Amino acid sequence: MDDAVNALSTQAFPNDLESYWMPFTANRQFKKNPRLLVGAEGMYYHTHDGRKVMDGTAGLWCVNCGHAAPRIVKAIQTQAATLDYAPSFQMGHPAAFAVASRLASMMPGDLDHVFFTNGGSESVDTALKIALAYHKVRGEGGRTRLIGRERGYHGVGFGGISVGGMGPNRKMFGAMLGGVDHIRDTHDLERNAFSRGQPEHGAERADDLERLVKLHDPSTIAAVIVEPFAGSAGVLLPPKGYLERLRAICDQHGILLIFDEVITGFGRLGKSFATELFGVQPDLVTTAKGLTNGAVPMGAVFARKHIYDAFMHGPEETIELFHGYTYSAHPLACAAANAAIDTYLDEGLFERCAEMAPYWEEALHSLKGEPHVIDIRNMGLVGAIELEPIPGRPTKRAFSTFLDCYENGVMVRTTGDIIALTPPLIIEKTEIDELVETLRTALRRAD
Ligand code: PXG
Repeated sequence: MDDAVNALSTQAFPNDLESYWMPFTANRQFKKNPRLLVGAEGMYYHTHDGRKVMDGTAGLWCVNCGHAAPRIVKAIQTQAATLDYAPSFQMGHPAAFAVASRLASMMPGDLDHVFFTNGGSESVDTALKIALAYHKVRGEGGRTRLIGRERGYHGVGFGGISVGGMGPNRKMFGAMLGGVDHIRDTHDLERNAFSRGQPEHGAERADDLERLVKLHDPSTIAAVIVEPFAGSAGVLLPPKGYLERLRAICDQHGILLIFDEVITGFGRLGKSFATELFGVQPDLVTTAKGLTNGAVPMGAVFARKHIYDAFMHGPEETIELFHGYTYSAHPLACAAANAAIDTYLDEGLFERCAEMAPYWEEALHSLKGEPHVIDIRNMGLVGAIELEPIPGRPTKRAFSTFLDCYENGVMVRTTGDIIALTPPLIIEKTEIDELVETLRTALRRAD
């Protein structure tokens, strides 16, 4: 079987690596020395050159149950042979309703309606559109402004890059959405370096929203979107009291609060969602990634009951929201999501994450004092090691550490000069040790 697949990929088709324009990748550098993955199971990848590499990043923050989780594999196979596709507009299929109700029951409070998308960027676009439309259907159509946060990442759609706050992701793409503004980020190395868990200092950064409220007038603001912690920007954790304060300011001014839980959802912090962990209830929640364990693309937006209800007016034959995708609630994605939820719950993976977190924290913080390390942050099974950049060569030091780790059997992620770690929730203590020691050696070797 493997031989047959190899023959197909190397002989039957031309394969000079040139045609594939790779996303968020240094294409020319990669194609000179490609890193190809040909298999995966549990905590490990198999590479094209016959090596086993530990997955320290759960794919791209999505494979929380570990690779090739048996129930998920089986569910996708069975679903493909039973119902491969069902139209998503004016038609349904049972698994879509089942997944939506199960998700609603996992999410705290009355965030009990679920709109399906195909990934995080579409979830963000969907949530922003729902927020705007919600105000419109209630007669507050003047609320058109959207507020994001500097160093926020909300995917790559025009909505997401507009509210997002990462310069390189925005600068090539023109003016983006109008009427968008940003509050300050929460990163404060001077006061919070080497914090364990939520940093002590910086709740007052939420008050920056008051500045924008004064500037624009609350009657023009529809929603604020933030990640509970900024993931792609390098694991910037929310200071104690910060999210609560954002919620209070939004409440005071009738502004919807959206949590982008594409990374924080599905157990990454030891609870189903960050919303539950922090005890702060937003009005809309965007998710993707861990929803299907990364096995089939899928996203979901959760809306509070009053938001859904606001649309359920007028003649019954009217479409209430002119929005959706050909592949919303795709049968294969629903099968994968159902099986992922089974796996999370039956194997107690969210609780396992919480139990493993103290060991993870100790192991990561043992890297304090290694060359170039200027901060270490952690929460749940997330960690970040921030490095002092090489003067004039930002990103180079972290990327060479990534390459060294990969050559030595561990996959990490980098963003700028920050190394991000987000292993599958099934990681064992011995694997945490191996990951941290590989990183330590790489740091000692780095320029
Ligand atoms: N919101 C958040 C908070 C995300 O982290 C998206 C939206 C977009 O999701 P899609 O499915 O459209 O990519 C994301 C995606 C990294 C990394 O290593 C993070 C993401 C994607 C790829 C890499 O930091 N987050």
